[in-house]
Amino acid sequence: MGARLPGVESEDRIVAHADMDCFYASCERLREPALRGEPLVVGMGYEPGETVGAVATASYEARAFGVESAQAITEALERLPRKRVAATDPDLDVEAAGFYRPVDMAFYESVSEEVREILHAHAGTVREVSIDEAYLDVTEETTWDEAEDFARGIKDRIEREVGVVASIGVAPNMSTAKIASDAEKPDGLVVVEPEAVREFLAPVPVEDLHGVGPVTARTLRDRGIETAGHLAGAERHALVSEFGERGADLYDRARGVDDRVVTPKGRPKSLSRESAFADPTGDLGAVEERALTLAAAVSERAIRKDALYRTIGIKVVTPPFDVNTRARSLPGPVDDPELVGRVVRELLSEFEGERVRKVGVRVSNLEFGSAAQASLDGWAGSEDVVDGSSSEGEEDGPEAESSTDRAEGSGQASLSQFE
Ligand code: TTP
Ligand code: MG
Repeated sequence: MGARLPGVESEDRIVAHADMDCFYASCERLREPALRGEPLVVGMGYEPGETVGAVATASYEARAFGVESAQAITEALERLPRKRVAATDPDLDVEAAGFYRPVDMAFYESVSEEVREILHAHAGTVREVSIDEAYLDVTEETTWDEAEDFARGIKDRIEREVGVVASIGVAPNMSTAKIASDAEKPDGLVVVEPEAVREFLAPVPVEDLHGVGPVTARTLRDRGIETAGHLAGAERHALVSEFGERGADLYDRARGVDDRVVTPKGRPKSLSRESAFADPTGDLGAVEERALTLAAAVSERAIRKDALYRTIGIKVVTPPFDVNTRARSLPGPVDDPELVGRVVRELLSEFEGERVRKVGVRVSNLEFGSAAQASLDGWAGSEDVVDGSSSEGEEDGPEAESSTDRAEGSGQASLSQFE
């Protein structure tokens, strides 16, 4: 074998992307088989008297009526009335109506866990990116000749043992594999071998490329760039001058170049940051100021990770080493930096007059990849869930992500309960 050119290693990898079809709806059908084949909407806010809420997902039969994820529930009900309402309303057609079910995260998590076990049984390296989606590096487990049978084996096993349907894409890199898993949904299985990548990507609309939102898509279309093929044929430096580094990424992805490695890092259970004072301070204003900086950093990290949070908390360490944690749970998952700051300030007010040696901010109860819905969720009130003041702090999962800002700190060890 000849010497490799730098960057060509990615050609040698085999990456699979698995994404369950209409996942929450498929879960509902597991415990209510009568819903199979029916238009089914999973969401909130559709009961009489409710007006606020969004569609989490819709079965493919419901999508045929124009119902889709993140749509306002009122709009979904217009396109697809509830069966039980249609049955008593002579102006509505029962045949053109559907079933609505509320979101039950705990159940979907348990189904997701079963799927994960199967994925891990088929690949040494699995990166879970959301409740129904994961990348697998299967370079060691299969070859291009066998990739289709290999992926079908995973698909069949998920369907047989869990009862939900996965669409799977296989390609030499993550971004192409993701597009491949989406290409023939539902029940899709698409293998794109290295030499077929450019041809496969050419007709893909620019908005289907990772990192292209509606605004970028419009800008590209204004320039006559409508597909990945057009993008791949554009001038790299022109894209860079228009979009900065992101332009370079877009150009690469459109050409099927993506050197990201599938890493098995799981999803963090929480995101937190903390900061110590060189000398314990009794000035609540100073503590608040520090905490708000941490709050901004944590909210920003959540946005970068596409994470929504249901719980916002603080940690306050008072001399000698008492760790006090307070947290507030929200009615639904949000991505709202301003709210984080407000809740942090409210929780801190209790420590008026206390000397503080360290302060921390944490968001937890995370949900990934559903940011579009956050804006539709009303935030109406909150309840306190954690009110500990022992030196044990809160428990957290092994995957919690946190960082300690020791720049001005005392560098004290063993105060890591927040991590
Ligand atoms: P997706 O994989 O994006 O959607 P899906 O599985 O319902 O449908 P398909 O993959 O066949 O296109 O998201 C997985 C789950 O995440 C989805 O079932 C419900 C939830 N979700 C939301 O709650 N809000 C959203 O806006 C989106 C997109 C998903
Ligand atoms: Mg899905």
